[in-house]
Amino acid sequence: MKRILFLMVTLLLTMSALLLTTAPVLACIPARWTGGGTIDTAAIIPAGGVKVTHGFEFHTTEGPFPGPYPIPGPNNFEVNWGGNHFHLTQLSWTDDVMNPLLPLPDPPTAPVNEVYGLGVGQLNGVDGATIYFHLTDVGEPGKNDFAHIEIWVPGANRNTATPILLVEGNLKSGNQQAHPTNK
Ligand SMILES: [Ca+2]
Repeated sequence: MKRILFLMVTLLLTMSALLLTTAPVLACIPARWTGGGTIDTAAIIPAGGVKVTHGFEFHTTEGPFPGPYPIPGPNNFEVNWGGNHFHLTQLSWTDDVMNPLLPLPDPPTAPVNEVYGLGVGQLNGVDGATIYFHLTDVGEPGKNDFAHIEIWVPGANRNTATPILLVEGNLKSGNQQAHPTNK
């Protein structure tokens, strides 16, 4: 009986050691992202073919979701659609990766090709709006880069409220570029 107990304890210890060594490592790679453009598909919200343009420069830093935690700047993100304007005032959370399923981001050479972010800002000059974005840089031309952007009105809970803007697609014009953080 003692031997069986010993074997069971050994097995459990081995399994927990394996779990520890194989647990996914969530690591945001520090980088800088610049660019923007026009998204080639109509917005899902609001429907009806509204043109969406965006432009940004921001940095990425590891931190707990959904933040906020300090992220070195400058961090800017602007979105325009249907007479509306979103202006980022604080980047709250970022995560980026080199996704092996996507093409490399070169040029320029960069450590990542895909980024996610959350932030708050002004919608038409009013504080308290929220933005979530998911972008890729798969090199050039920029028309192969992808952008998904959601924006909520000031005060809305992004977990429960319908966004005022939801758009995703490749770029029709412009370019999104990842850079090493020091370039
Ligand atoms: Ca690109």
